[in-house]
Amino acid sequence: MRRRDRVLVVVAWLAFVVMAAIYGPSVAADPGSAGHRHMAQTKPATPAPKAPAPKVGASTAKVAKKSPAAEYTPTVRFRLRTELADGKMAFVGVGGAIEGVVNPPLRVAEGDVVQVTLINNDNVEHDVVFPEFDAGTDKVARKGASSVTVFRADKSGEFAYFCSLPGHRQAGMEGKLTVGGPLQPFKAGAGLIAVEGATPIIPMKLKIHSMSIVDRRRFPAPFRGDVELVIGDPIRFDADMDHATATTQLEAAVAAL
Ligand SMILES: [Cu+2]
Repeated sequence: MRRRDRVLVVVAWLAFVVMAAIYGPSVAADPGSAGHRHMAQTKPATPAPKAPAPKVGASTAKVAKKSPAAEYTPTVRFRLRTELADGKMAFVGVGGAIEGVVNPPLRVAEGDVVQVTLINNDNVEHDVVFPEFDAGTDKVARKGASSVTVFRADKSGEFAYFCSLPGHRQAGMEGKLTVGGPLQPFKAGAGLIAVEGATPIIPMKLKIHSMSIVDRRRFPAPFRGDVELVIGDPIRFDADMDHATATTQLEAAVAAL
């Protein structure tokens, strides 16, 4: 599988500083390149030092038999602990962006090798399974015990993860895994600014091929990500154009890049 073909589209479009302010990323168009389809890639000047490939089973957690990608080095890792409170059961995120989040939404890029560690925290038998990826941890019953599953997120979309023990999913042990990122609908203000600003808009798309250590927050992510910037032709809007129509046109232009 060519990872390059599988990209996560994160940022949609922006042009000129005033437009950039809507979405936040500090990317500015080079006016000289307007009108040309333009590719840019950031690569480290020197190859990023390779983190030592960690043996998945090197820690105390054992790799579950249901780990379809156990032979690959994970590109993204999550840790979940089990919680039992007031008759409700849940997974709680451990570390990173999901720290303390109940049944945390897990987001990965398509093609990621995902490692999920389940840590038992309540002395009740649990596992966590990802049925669409034929993956899951072993069942762990003792507080402090853990199990790891590794799988490749080889299809995009939204998928459930849950505890497969009878009744546990219904009792609350269920969360969502999102693979890839579809273009989000544009905010209506985009069209308003495009029309009222009376300035040509350059549609841009930033494609993230692989995330950096900043995105992943822990090894073995590379120090820099690999991104591609696509710049389209400028679009001009008539002063009397409906703002919603302008928004739709902007969205279509970015989607087409
Ligand atoms: Cu359970």
